Amino acid sequence: MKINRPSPEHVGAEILEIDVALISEAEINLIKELVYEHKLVVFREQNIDDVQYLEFARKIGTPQIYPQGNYHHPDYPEIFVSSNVPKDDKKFGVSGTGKYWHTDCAFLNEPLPLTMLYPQVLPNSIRETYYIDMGLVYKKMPSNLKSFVNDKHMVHDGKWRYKVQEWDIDKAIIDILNDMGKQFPPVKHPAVITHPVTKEKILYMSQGFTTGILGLNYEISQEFLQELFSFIEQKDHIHTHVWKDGDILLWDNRPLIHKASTVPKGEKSVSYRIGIYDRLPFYIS
Ligand code: AKG
Repeated sequence: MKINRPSPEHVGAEILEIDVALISEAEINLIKELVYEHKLVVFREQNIDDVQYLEFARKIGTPQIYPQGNYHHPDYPEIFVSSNVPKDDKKFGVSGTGKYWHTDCAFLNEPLPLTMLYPQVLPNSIRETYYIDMGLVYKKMPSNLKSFVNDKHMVHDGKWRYKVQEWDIDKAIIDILNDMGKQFPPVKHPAVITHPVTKEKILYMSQGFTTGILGLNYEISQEFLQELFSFIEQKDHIHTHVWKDGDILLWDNRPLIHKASTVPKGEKSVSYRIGIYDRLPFYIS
């Protein structure tokens, strides 16, 4: 296994010369260390089937079964399918997922620690995923913003990102939102979390799911959120992964927020994601 590490203050280690279907326990342990240290790892030139993909995920931790069944692979519910291509003439997964800054399942009390992504069909033009290192963002924040967030809790709400499905025809939007609100009530997390392994302090929020700051009225809370989002989403904070055939990515959702690129009209895109619980607390404060 060959490892190319990123330069300081950058994320993403590259792993070459390994077949993840044949990976050893010692290599898995090293990969976990790499993902906590560098936040993102890319395995190049992989060619594995669905069962091997799932087995690889199981060696890292416990795969999640996503709480909405329409995302599930019909044979392997642990595989979350993002696809604009039907399978056996049937709708397959959900298209256009993740095109906003977010961290997976922040709207649950137990967010998803690790995410693995393995595209099956890449668009002909380009396919990218963008990341921001929220540990670095916290470190670079001006002191007034830092002391503002330090003792706050933020509210995370998934319902606004619900993707309307065939069975929603004729439903009123308010009823869809109420149903989603019952299934996924908003949750709170500290604005600044501590990573259970690296002990790094991380600003934990994203444009996609963070909807409020506890203890502040709506207007003030929105003003601060907008100021924070503008600081976070600066161009020079963004790491871009340009996908190549055979790439598998594994990242830590504690320090990274991410966003998918838009698939150009008429182009095909299919990705298989597996969410993984790493048997550690998501944060320790
Ligand atoms: C997700 O699965 O949460 C994503 O946002 C995936 C990102 C991508 O497909 O580029």
